[in-house]
Amino acid sequence: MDQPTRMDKPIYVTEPVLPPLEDFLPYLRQIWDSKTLTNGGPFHQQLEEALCAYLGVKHVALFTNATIALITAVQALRITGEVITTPYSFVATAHSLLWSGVKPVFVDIDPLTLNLDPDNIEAAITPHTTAIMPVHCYGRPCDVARIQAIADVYGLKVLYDAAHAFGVRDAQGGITRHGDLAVLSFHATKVFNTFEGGAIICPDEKTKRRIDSLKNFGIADEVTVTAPGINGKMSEFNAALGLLQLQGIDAAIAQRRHIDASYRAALAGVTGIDCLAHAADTLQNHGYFPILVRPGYPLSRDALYQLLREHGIYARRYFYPLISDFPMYRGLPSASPANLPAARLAADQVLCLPIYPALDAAAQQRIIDLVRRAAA
Ligand code: T4K
Repeated sequence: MDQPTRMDKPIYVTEPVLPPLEDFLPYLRQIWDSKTLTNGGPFHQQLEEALCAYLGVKHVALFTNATIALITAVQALRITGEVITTPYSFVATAHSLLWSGVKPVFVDIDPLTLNLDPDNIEAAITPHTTAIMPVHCYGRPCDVARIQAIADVYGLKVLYDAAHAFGVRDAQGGITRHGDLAVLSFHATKVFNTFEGGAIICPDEKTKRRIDSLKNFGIADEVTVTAPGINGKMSEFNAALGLLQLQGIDAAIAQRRHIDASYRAALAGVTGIDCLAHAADTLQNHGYFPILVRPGYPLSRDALYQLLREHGIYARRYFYPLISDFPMYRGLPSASPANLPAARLAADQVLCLPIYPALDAAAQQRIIDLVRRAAA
């Protein structure tokens, strides 16, 4: 096998998309001239409107990041007690509950979609359950209809962690219209980035007003504070960048789609490597390219991860370890390994290969060759 040469540039799991710097300068000039830096300035307003149009939703509340948005969404929905969620996600999902004094109750995932399995939800409901918090993992939509049906029967709220799901559409429209609230991330590593950032998709004007107040310390007016809110506001810098980023988003997703298709074609015949299947009737955003390294492959997942690293390719094991294995969660009864076999298997087999618009064909071929040659 080829040894890495010093010429090879490291390839990370992702690389942020950035517009040409010159294109951003006029936006910065406007901010410098106006001296409006934050607290709901003109770029903040414009980005909310532009995102409503792009995502096909009525109300968007911008945030400094998705974690603060999740914490605020929990507060806005008055979620207390216990919340049913997935252990197979980034740790911010469960942390947002713990920060809110709410107990996460982990249920297992569907082994094919890697999303919360609706079949496991009802058995986990107790008199203390107030909500379900699923994740559209890798942007693949959850079984939104079945989750909503269970929530309706038991009177539960549904809060979607849609951090990965920017721009994902099902047959009827944007996926973030589902649930009582949905939260997006605009972090540097996401399909749409504002350096740091996030948003809550709100179903109506009244909810948006409440969320806007909660992200601004709970302030109602100059002399009135109605709730113990937080500072979750997006700055004008991030909002202006978002406006510019939105201009290139369709092209960026199209490039990702092409890379996704090339991986699928090249890895189709490799014994022991499964690519996560796309959902039917769904327009994906291709933010991640997870493969599952099965026992039929000659290397373990970790050996493949290591081999790639030795060649300067920094694939990532999203999501290993499971959230339920971290010290602040592992004592929970729902965190027991016997409760989460499908999540554990996925965490032990998954590897997210690099995918981002600037990943060129030669670099992708290097990755494919390493995966294929190890199997030859
Ligand atoms: N819910 C879910 C389901 C999430 O996945 C996340 C975040 C959240 C909630 C919370 O959203 P935010 O509060 O962040 O808005 C990364 C991200 O930091 C995190 O946002 C993301 N999920 C998670 C899945 O991945 P790390 O620790 O893996 O990131 P890091 O710094 O190792 O970056 C990965 C690679 O990306 C680097 O090797 C190189 C590249 N990179 C990264 C950054 C930050 C760049 O090229 N430039 C950069 O600026 O967590």
